[in-house]
Amino acid sequence: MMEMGITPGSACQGCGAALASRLAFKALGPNAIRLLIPCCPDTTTNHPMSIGVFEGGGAHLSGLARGLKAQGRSDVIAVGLFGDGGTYDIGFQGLSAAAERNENILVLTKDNEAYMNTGAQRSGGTPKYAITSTNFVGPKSRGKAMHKKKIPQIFAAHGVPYVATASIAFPEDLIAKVNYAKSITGFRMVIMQSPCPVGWRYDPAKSIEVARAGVQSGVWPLYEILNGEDFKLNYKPKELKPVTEYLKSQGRFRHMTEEEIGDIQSYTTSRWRQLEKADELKKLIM
Ligand SMILES: Cc1ncc(C[n+]2csc(CCOP(=O)(O)OP(=O)(O)O)c2C)c(N)n1
Repeated sequence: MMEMGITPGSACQGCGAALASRLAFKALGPNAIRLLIPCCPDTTTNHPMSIGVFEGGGAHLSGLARGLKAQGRSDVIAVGLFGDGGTYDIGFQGLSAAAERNENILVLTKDNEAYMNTGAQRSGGTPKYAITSTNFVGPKSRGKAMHKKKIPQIFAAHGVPYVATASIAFPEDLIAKVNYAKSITGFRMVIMQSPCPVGWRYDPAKSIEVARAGVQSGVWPLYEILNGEDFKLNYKPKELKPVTEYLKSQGRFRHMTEEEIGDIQSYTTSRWRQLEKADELKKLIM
């Protein structure tokens, strides 16, 4: 059945990004004009759509927003649906410039942690140790060598009104964040972790379980940063689950030794302590 704003797309089975964008666009409603840059063609919508290039994403979306302003259409939102490649790497410069100018745009990032559309090459959003089609396991490589870029903090450092993380396993939280973003003006970004069964190597039936384990272990914390400094942690369990369940659920981490899992555990725990502290102070700690 056709939903408002959503038309059948062409996604792989269990595509987390398709669910993320479906939830986000459903919350957004029909009053939006959408920019699409190269990424997986997971969900299409019946919004007016402009198609652009990766590196022009920030400028293109700014132009759409300014065009709407010139027409007095404050009721319509200029929204971009970008992958992690389009946000963390290839599109970063233009998006950073748009954030610095505080353009009146909403950026929805579906973060599947690699360039999935072209065969799962690593991106700045790929986590440490993950196997990608450009990070192998062999005598000289243990998967990706470095951690994910802290992209929410990087965009928050531009002093923009709203940056939030979200997960397909917490749909109410994701929808509330898009609703909030919709209600304010200026540069807004919601980064949605979107598991990819093909690139992450797991059974497509398990996308929600994988996403949930990510949040419950603190690997993908849910938080909001307002005006570049006010911080709020949205999911605060009494105790985090160990990262093992999350890592073991995916083939891209299956080669990891106990020591390497310990490395991710200590990185995750110390980051989590920092986020808890920030939540207590209600102030972002970089
Ligand atoms: C400048 C430029 N470099 C490379 C490409 C080829 N390309 C098209 S889609 C894509 C991958 C997109 O990855 P991501 O943004 O993470 O989105 P996903 O496919 O994972 O949804 C690449 C590298 C391109 N179109 N333009």
